[in-house]
Amino acid sequence: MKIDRIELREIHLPLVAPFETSFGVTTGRRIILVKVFSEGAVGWGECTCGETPLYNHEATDTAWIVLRDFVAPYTLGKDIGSPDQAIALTSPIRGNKMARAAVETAIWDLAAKQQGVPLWQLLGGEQEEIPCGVSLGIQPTDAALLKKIETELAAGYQRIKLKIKPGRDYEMVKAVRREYPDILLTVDANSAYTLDDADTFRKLDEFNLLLVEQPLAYDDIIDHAELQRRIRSSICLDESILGVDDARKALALGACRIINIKLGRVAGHTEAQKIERYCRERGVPVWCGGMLEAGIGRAQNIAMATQSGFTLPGDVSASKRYWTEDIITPEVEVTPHGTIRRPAAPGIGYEVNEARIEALTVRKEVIEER
Ligand code: OSB
Ligand code: MG
Repeated sequence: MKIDRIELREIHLPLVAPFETSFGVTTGRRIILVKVFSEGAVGWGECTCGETPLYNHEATDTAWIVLRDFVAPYTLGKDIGSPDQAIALTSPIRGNKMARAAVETAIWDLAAKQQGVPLWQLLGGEQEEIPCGVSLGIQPTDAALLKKIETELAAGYQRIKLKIKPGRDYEMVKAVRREYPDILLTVDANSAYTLDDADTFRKLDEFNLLLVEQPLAYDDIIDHAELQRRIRSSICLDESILGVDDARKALALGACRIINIKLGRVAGHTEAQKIERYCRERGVPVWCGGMLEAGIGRAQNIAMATQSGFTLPGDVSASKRYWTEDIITPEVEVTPHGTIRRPAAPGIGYEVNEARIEALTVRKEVIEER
């Protein structure tokens, strides 16, 4: 196949509730959508970067430029034998993996649609339904947090993840454990601590956490290995893992025992598959992370998470937790036992609501082969 046209759109979509992490509060999303065209077929991808360069270096405005001026020109008109060859086209670009992944994942959707098969099938996914958890932002009070947890458990979610930051950690987790001694519980620090805080994490060992996500610097594995030696809970790396080589090095050093795979952060499906396989062959659990994606990114995540190494509940949850109305139909729904069933339709398996996208679009640019 050859990609002959790439459309970029920025849409604005308010969140149903603000989402607070150790690096800031998000009240609405500015999301870049990518539509790729080849011989009458189309594919959709979503750029998973945030609005600000605080989770990683990418942000909506910088990703737009990288997509328009580099990812698109490197991709247009090139022969792509199979979708796993797509990512190599943009390999001269350093970093900016979320921008690269937006096009790579769109090409996977397009290839699956051309073959008339669901994307999960093209990826070799085997799980009929994927286990789901929720990621809860930092709440103003413990009482507000407990109320949210009650709601999410009633909806069936299998695992609760709490965002933590200095000053909102030990006592908060203690309050949650007091109410819910047996639930699968995790915490995510988004790099808010240093090795000097090792005692905080040693104290958190008391709460039988399934994992502690990215406690230390976003680009570190050395200090994480030291922290992992000092605590009983398993460290799970998110920000630090940009590809299978990082996974190999982190596991070799003992910097983590579990890995969060995010499609954008690792540059798309092909690299995600390499990490999944590397971990599965070594008995290391992986799970699917989230970046407050709208429906296209969410559908891409669901397809990825059907692969058999994704054994732990991920951060992929129902559309209605984020949006009053999603950009796909049907919206993503969760079963009463906290799973999402894989879709049956070709490609990402959900219909893209182009009329809604058009209404939400604040800028659009078309790049064609010159
Ligand atoms: O670290 O997993 C994270 C959201 C934005 C940036 C980073 C993270 C998150 C989440 C939300 O935890 C996951 C989701 O519900 O999409
Ligand atoms: Mg995280």
